[in-house]
Amino acid sequence: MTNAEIARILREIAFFLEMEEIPFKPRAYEKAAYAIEALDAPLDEIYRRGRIKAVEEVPGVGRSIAEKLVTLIETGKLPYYEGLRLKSPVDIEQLTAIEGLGPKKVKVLYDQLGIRTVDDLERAALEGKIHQLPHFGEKSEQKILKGISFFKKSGSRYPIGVILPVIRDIERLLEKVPGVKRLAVAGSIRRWKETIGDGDLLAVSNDPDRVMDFFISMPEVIYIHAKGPTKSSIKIKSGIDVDLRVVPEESFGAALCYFTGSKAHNIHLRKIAIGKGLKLSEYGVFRGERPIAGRTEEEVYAALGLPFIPPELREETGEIESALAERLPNLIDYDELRGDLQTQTNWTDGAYSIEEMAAEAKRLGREYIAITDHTKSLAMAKGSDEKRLRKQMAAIDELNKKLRGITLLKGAEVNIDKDGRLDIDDETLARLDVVGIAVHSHFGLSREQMTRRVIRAMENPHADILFHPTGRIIQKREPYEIDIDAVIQAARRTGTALEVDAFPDRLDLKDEHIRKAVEAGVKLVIDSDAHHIHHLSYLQFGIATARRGWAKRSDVLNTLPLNAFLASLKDGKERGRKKHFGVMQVRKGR
Ligand code: DGT
Ligand code: CA
Ligand code: CA
Ligand code: ZN
Repeated sequence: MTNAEIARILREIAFFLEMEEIPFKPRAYEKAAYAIEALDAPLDEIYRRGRIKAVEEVPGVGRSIAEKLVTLIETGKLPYYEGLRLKSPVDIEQLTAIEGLGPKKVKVLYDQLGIRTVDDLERAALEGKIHQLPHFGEKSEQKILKGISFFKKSGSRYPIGVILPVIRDIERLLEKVPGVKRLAVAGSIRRWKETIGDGDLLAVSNDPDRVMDFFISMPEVIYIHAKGPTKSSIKIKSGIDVDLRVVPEESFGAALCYFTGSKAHNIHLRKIAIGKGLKLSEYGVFRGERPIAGRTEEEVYAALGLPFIPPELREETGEIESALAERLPNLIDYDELRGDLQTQTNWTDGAYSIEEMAAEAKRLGREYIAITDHTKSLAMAKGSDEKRLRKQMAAIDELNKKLRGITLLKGAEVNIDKDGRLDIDDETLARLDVVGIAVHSHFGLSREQMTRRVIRAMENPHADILFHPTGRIIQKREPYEIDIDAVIQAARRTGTALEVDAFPDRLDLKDEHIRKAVEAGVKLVIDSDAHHIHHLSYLQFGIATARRGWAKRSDVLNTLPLNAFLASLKDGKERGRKKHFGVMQVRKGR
């Protein structure tokens, strides 16, 4: 049994326990699930080497969970889990893919209507049975139907956050196969698209049969579509297909370029080649029969008279024209973020304490992080009121005296109410280092109302950053209706930074919007939105998205050292305020 499978079972147990409204225990199972997922070695190997004691030493795994894990490893089954499933035989994985369905609602749906699957759910919603249930209404019935159509539409693509770790694991395994000289991930994963159709891997090997044999017999393979000496294709447990191609060394760069795509980018490259009297294919660049480039991508681009184009830009949205004009932006790099400005702790809906989050952020090399727990009108997340926020600020001041190598900033993720007011008073906001503002309710407003609401909140002189500006959840929830161009203009006018939320199911702002913001000269921040220590490394998805949006280091405030960062954040707001008052004075004078 793989670590991922064990983690899934622990998560389902947590879910079942939450359905029964059992306190504390669900968190313990979730914590253990995360910890096991993050292990470097398979848990069953750890157990074989160190017996139950070694299992208990995994952080977050206590005695009682360790015993259950041992049963699971020894027998492949867990009666405790089977018992819970028998009691509520619902398809958790399916049902929770529908936005807004958590343990409590799933329980009501099962108890009252016997709903186990998304098909059951759809039937009941279409028959109008759901709005009559306790905790549901007309609106949530509509929302469920919307969620279902989303679920069906997105069935065949996978969020990059799910696929990337799986592909990286396969990559590491293949690299070790004897005979393999080079290995690379290509396709949409290399371009960091937000959803992925299938995985594409490329290898150079002295012994192609051996690497292909290994590839199709990996434990995660559930189906073999094709096997050959140059191309094999499999389906793995998560449901995604993965292709592996073995190419000659002298064609590696050309093949990497070809299989990275995008298709539209490739077609444009081929046109350029033809214009120069050359031929471009996955084997190389040719003049007549003679190969003139192919070993590296740089060489291929150079043969076409182009500089290297970063994969994140290869979407045929003007990157080739910019490259020809020597105007490609110098993109922000993956190691250039110094801080993280959105993290939640166990003061609200996060799983870890401030200290634990700080320790992990420091380990990852961050120089500062803002603690931005939710505020009071988000009752679901036990949001803080002014009094509790001030208590947390005092706790952070104390911690900062002890901490070395990282600074904690006092922040909050302040709720924007329906009319654009913030739910924390100005005196308290003024004491925070970082005020993030966010929409968490009334998603159904008209475009005009929503735009006005958000802009009004940005006009608050204390509001530093607009968090996840469009509210989308990839494959779960559409963005709310909002005039993003107006928001970008308001960000510029008020000096409010816009967030690139790096949580892989948000990626909000998304690439196109980032590009517009950058063109308008608006400042960005890239945040993990971590609710768990393992989420802190999600920043990479945000950086990738920012690169897809053509962002440079200078566009992103949290590339700055702490003092410069804080100064820019507040200076921006100050300039915005002066401009604002300037306008008002002119008006008064007339
Ligand atoms: P995906 O898998 O849908 O997320 O997107 P990609 O870009 O990974 O697409 P995929 O896996 O179908 O093909 C990988 C790359 O191979 C693609 O980005 C470009 C290249 N490619 C595939 N088919 C064609 C084609 O018909 N013409 C050209 N020029 N390139 C192609
Ligand atoms: Ca692909
Ligand atoms: Ca493919
Ligand atoms: Zn939260």
